[in-house]
This record gives sequence, structure tokens and C-alpha cells, in this order.
Amino acid sequence: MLDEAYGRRPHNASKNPFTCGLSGKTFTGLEMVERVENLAKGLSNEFGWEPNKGTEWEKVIGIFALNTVDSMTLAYAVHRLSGIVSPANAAYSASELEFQLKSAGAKALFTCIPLLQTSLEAAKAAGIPNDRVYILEMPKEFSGNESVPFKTVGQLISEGSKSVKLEQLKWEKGQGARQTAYLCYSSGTSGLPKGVMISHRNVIANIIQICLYEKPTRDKRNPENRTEVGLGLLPLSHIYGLVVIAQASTYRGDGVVILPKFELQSYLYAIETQKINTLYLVPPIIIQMAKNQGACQKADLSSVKCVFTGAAPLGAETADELQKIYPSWKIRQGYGLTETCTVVSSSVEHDIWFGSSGSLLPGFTAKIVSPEGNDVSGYDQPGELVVQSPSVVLGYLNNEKANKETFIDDTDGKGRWMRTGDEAVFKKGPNGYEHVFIVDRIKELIKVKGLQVAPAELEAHLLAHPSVADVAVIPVPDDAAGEVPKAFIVKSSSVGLEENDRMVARDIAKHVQDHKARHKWLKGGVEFIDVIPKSPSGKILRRLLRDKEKESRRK
Ligand code: 4UU
Repeated sequence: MLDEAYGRRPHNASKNPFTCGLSGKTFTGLEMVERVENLAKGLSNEFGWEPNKGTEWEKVIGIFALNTVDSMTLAYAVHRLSGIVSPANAAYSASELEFQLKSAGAKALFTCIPLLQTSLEAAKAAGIPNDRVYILEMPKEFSGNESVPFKTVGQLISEGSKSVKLEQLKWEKGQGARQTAYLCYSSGTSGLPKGVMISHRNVIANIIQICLYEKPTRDKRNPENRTEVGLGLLPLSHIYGLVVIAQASTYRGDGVVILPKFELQSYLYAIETQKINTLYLVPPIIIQMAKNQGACQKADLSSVKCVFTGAAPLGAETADELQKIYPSWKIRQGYGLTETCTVVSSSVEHDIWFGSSGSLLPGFTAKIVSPEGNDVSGYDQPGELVVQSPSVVLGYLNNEKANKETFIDDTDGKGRWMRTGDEAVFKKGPNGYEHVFIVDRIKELIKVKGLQVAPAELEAHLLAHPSVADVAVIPVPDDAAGEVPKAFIVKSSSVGLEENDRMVARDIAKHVQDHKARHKWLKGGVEFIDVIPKSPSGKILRRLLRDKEKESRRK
């Protein structure tokens, strides 16, 4: 990808792909290419990895860090050695990180000072020794002045700059299509989080699909091809940050302003000082902006031309509210998945219909499939969205069962089909183009602030609690987060009759808080029931629980 963005596009060399929104630290494309090369040499010294030796599975690193200007430098340096990058959510607890590091077979872990303790605990449990833990530098407010006995990426770059040249990377024919570049984690349609094998070709395909789709409107808006600036606040560990924000924009020659975490004041400061044009957001931040009008209106947001949202539905009412406050902004929505290496559809500036996720990107073909498995494609026909695209990923790591359920082999030479697990409907838009509306979720997934929460993961964890005999976790609506998890629990016989339900519920909720990332906490509450409804084969009938919940909320 680095080669695509800079090697073949020399006009990008003088632009600044990544700038820190707090310290202003930045470098040009050309400097980034040099940093990547030196870091690759530094990593090669450390691990003995070389570009054309060994398989990519022997060269896996984990990244568990807040966003930094060097996050992508690191990813590209690992790719330069034909290795794999597995980025983990920075909100993870030590046991969640341990799960991913073990599953991915990570040989080293790159973290940052604020996450060092969690990283060390997880690395130890995953068999990664302390001298294989490295630090990505962050602005002072996050890293303090204390020095720690771990090598930094800056040191590796400097050591690498003194080392001998690396061999050129030699790809065999088709290797880019077969070789995994990123191993991101997603629970797919059911079960626990799984490693999603994303090839180099997948990444480049989606980037080209995005840029091609947006080119006509961009050329019209910006005929001199001025550099535009986007906000890099969302986690680079999630496919949205990793592909759409960090790589599609820099491929075009745009800049990305990196912010480690959402905090209203520093966010507004970065927009003002870096003159950001596109805010890449998720619905909860848009809701905050609509509600925090005072603070936002004091800031100079005149550089902003567009707000782009994805990862969870943005309701038409919220979009309307924001539009009333900022009448000139284009509010665009995209729909995508880790398994399609991000964007499936999105709205474009001249064809915005609030509530819709816009039109399919070029290179995507879609079908709507009824619950009985019939192809019911056509306008106004709801059903499961099934898609085909060169960005549909290689599959889940070591999980044939999930692969069989999710991916359908190619029979027409155009690429594999993928079941999204989302219910969608196509409608004809006011300008005559088709629009995709995501109307419901068929799969077992909860989206909290756009982040994945797998019900099966929480259920397995809750079953280990002595008061729990059986459990089912479902999403319930939440004004701020979109959705939050709620647990229906059958108490075990060890819970005495005299015990207060509220105390038992609190203890169960604490069991989640103690071991899981904050977005997985049971903010939707705990409700005790006599029996979890199940099909004859033992599958939880989640739909019944969701209906029961809807009914009780209506009362
Ligand atoms: C309703 O969340 C993502 C990808 C997000 C993304 C980013 C930039 C989408 C478009 C874009 O331009 O990936 P995952 O794997 O974490 O979660 C995928 C799931 C989908 O299956 C769907 O259920 O997240 C939900 N989802 C949405 N739902 C994603 N986008 C939307 C959306 N409306 N716009």
C-alpha cells in the first residue's frame, strides 16, 4: 500500500500524510517512506525477519495503542518485511488482549505508555517476553516524562538508519491476493471474535473503490486538487480508521490529523488549528455535537465541509438536527464491515438522503436474500444483504465452520460472495440512484459506539459466574451509545432465596466490569427470568427476547 500511495504517486511525496493534532508533529510522504524503510531495517535487526524469507505467519506483530503519528509507519514497516499486523482495540482488558495475541500468534507487541501495564500482563500470558514489547511514542500529555526500559519505535528507526540495505520485496504472481496484511478481529455473524484475514489486494481494492467513487465529486469541489485534511480520531485498530481514514485519504494525497482519544476540547482545538475539512465520526460523537452546541459554536469550525459517519446507523432525525446547526455541512453515511475490508456503500455529496447508507461502491454486486434463502433482489424488498467485491476478505483464521457459513465460493469468476448478516432494503432515491437502507441486524452482534460486542463472548464469561445457570445477551437501544448489552439470566441453585436480586445483579455486572473493556459492560442491565427461550437444537431464540424487551419498553 505504501508503494501504491507514494512509489507510484510521486506527487504525494511532498504532502503530509499524518500530523499529530496535539503536538503538531508531522512528516512528509517522502520522509514517511524513509521512516518505514529504516524501521523495517530496525525490526529486521531485532527479529531476524527478512522480506523474502519465511511465511507471513512467522512474522505477526500485535499493536495495542492509542492512535499515534507512527502507527501506520509501523504497519508499513512490517509489510515491508512481508509480515502481518494485528491491531487490537485500545480499550481491551489484559485478558481480551491476551486472547487476540494468542489467536494471532503474535511474536511481538507494540504499545504506548498509557497502556503499558495492561500490555505487559497480556504479553506475559501470551508468551511474549518483555524484550519483545516496544513503545510507540505519544505527545507528552499522554506519555509523561518518565523513561521506561523498553525500546521505542523512534530508537528502532534510528538503529535501522545505520544498518545495511534490505533486499527488495519480491512478490510471486498473485501473492498480494493471497497474503494476509492485517489480522483484525470480528465476531462475524455469531460466536467469539475471530481473526479476519485481510489481504494486501483487499486493502488496495477497497481504497481504489472508495477513491474512484468519490472522484467526480472531489474533482468538482476541488478542481486544483488541493490537499484536504481529515480527522484521525477513530481507532486505527478498527477497519474504519485503518482503511478509510488512514489509507484511503493518504492514497489520494490528503492529510490525516491524529488524535489519541475523544475529548471535546482537544477535538475542537485540532479542528481549528489544523483546519480540518472532513470529520470522520461515528453516530455517538455526532449526537454529542448536536447536544453540546454551546462548546461547538464557540469554536471556529469554518474549515469543516463534510461529516462522514459509519459503523452504526445514523438516524435521519439526528442528521436533521446536526444539519440545522451546521447548514453548509455535507452529512454523509457509509455502511461497511471488517469482512468487506470496509466500505460497501456510502452517500456522495450530490445525493444525500438522510437515513440511507448511499449507493454501492463500484466493484460491488449485491443480492437481497429472503429468510427462506430465495433471491428477492429488487427495490423495496427487505432481506439479508449478500455482497461480492474484490475487497471481500480471505476468511477467518483457523475457522472452517465460520468460513462456510459466511463466504460463498465464487462461481462466476468475479470474487467470493459474503453474507453480511444485516437486513437491508434498496430504495430508489430522489435523483434516480439506488440507496441502501440498513433496517435491522440478523446476526448476533451488538454495536456500542460503533464497536463490536459479541453476545457469545459475554455469555461465556457470565456462565462462569456462580450465580448464573443460563444466560442470553441482547442489544437494547441507548440514546448515547446507539446500543448497549443487556443480560437475561437464569439464576443458579446456589443463589439463596433470601438473597436480594439487586445485589446479585450488581455482582454479576461487576464480573463483566472486572474483566472486559468498558464498551462491553452491561449498561442495558440484568434481568432475571425462569428460562432462556431456545430452539429444539439449543440455539437461543434472541428474537423472542428482543420482542419481549421492546414490549416492556413500550409500557
Ligand atoms: C448501520 O463497523 C464497521 C465498519 C464501518 C464503516 C466504516 C466506514 C462503515 C462504512 C464506512 O464508510 O465494521 P465492523 O466489522 O466493526 O461492523 C460491521 C457491522 C455491520 O455488519 C453492520 O451491522 O456494523 C454495522 N454497520 C452499520 N449499521 C456498519 N455501518 C453501518 C451503518 N448503518 N452505516
